[in-house]
This record gives sequence, structure tokens and C-alpha cells, in this order.
Amino acid sequence: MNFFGLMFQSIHYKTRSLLSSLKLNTMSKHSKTRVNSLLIVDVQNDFITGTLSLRNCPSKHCGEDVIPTINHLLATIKFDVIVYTQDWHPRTHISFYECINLRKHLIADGSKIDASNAKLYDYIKFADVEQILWPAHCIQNTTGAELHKDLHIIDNKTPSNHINKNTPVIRLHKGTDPDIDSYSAFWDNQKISKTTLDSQLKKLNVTDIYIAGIATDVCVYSTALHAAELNYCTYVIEDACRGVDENAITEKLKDLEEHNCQIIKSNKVKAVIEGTQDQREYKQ
Ligand code: VGL
Ligand code: ZN
Repeated sequence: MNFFGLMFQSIHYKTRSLLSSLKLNTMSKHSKTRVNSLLIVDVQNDFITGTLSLRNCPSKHCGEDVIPTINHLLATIKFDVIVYTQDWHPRTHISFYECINLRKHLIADGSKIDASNAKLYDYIKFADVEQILWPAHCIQNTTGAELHKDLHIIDNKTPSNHINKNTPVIRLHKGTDPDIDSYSAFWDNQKISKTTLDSQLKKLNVTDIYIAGIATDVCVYSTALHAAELNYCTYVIEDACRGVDENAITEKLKDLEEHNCQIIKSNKVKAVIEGTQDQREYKQ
């Protein structure tokens, strides 16, 4: 190679290494320091077509509408951790309207709502515990508690060319104690016992949690609130969630924004994760 050739090659390498270090710098602000998890909340038959179908709730939502959106996220974005949660109640669960007689001795004397006049979805107080009376749902080992068949479950049968083939997966059952409900994937409703989710995520160095699933104003809400409280950078993927009641959904999403959660559209997630979209600008 002649002199000019050598000069050119040297400039070429310098430019390339300068460019790549610049790229590294901008990348490191975003993706390099983040460990991203997708948390898929309660995409279970009972909330879609079963005993607590959102269709029969005030919102009249179709819970299955979350599935193509979640599957698309799984197919197009490499996550570092994926979590699937399931509401997983024993037959005698405190949240079941059908079980009210098991605990009628715990209803305070003079309470306006008692075992004889309580209706579905009423709030009732058992001792100090406020509880909504839901129709029996997500009973352990029943079809109603299974994840919907169309939801893509990443597991050892996932094809080797799938972008999330080797992504660690956490499966979590919640609401297993008959005497206490657990909307959040992190804590029961009285914040007495913590699930193992936080420690599992911390072990995997997760920094960011993207939440999708059912129900926006119940389990998605409580899970997001606790995720932010536990210092995860928390996003709720609005169009990948469906809920019980439109007014409650609006109110709860606003509350989440006031508690350090970011509400995001599914088509922005990839850009935020890959660092091509600044997190503060995700709304535009
Ligand atoms: C849920 C009501 C009762 C939920 C669970 O997954 O949002 N909702 N149990
Ligand atoms: Zn439940």
C-alpha cells in the first residue's frame, strides 16, 4: 500500500473508532445500563371468557384484545426477563361472593352490608379487611385459571429463531392465601407478605418493568404502584391492558402517573428500550 493508501486507512480507522465510541456513549445512557423486563399480568380465561369476564363488567372490555399486542411485543423486542403472573385462588377464597357465609362471623355488627344483603361487586369489611366480592374466579388448577391459549408463552418449546428464545422467564402465582387477596404481584392487599417477585427480579438486576395485561384498574394498577415503590423504572403499556371500569381505569392511570409510573403506548416501547427515543419524550 502506498503512502496515501496508508493515510486513508489510518483516518478511516480513527473515524470508525470515534464513531463507535460516540455510539457507545449515547447507547450507554439508555440500553446498556437498563435491564428490561416485560411483566404480563393475569391474561387468564376467567377474566376473558369465564366467570369474571371483563365483558360482563362496566367496561365491557374484551380481555383477549391484549393478546395480539403482547405477542407482538414478545416477537419484536428482546427483553432481559419475562414474567407471567396468574391469579391463583383456593376454592374458599375471601374475594369470592359465593364464600361470604364462611366468614359472616367476621362482618362487624351493624354493618350496612352483611351476608344476607350483599351483592356481587359490593365492598364488604371482614374484620379490618376491606374486600370487593368478586364472582369466584381463577380457582387453582381449573381451566378458568389457565393463561389464554393464544398468549405466547416463552418456554423450552419456543422456536430457536425467536427473539426471546433464551430470555429468562418467571412464572408467579398470587392470591393463594384463602384469607387475603393479592392484586399486586409484589405484595398481598394488606402488605403483610411479599411475594418472591422482587427478589427474583433483583437477582437478575432488572431495572425497568413494562407492564401489560388484565385488569388495568385492579391487578395491573396495584402491581405498577408497587413496582415504582420498589424503585423499578415502571411503565404501563396502556393499549396492552384491559380493565373492569372505564372511570376507574382513567383514575388509576392518573394516580400511577402521580406515583412515578409512566403510561406508554405499545408502539413506543421498542424505541424507548433501544435508546433511540429519550424516555422523557416517549409521550410525543
Ligand atoms: C383481578 C379481580 C379479582 C385482576 C384479580 O387480575 O385484575 N381482578 N382478582
Ligand atoms: Zn382474584
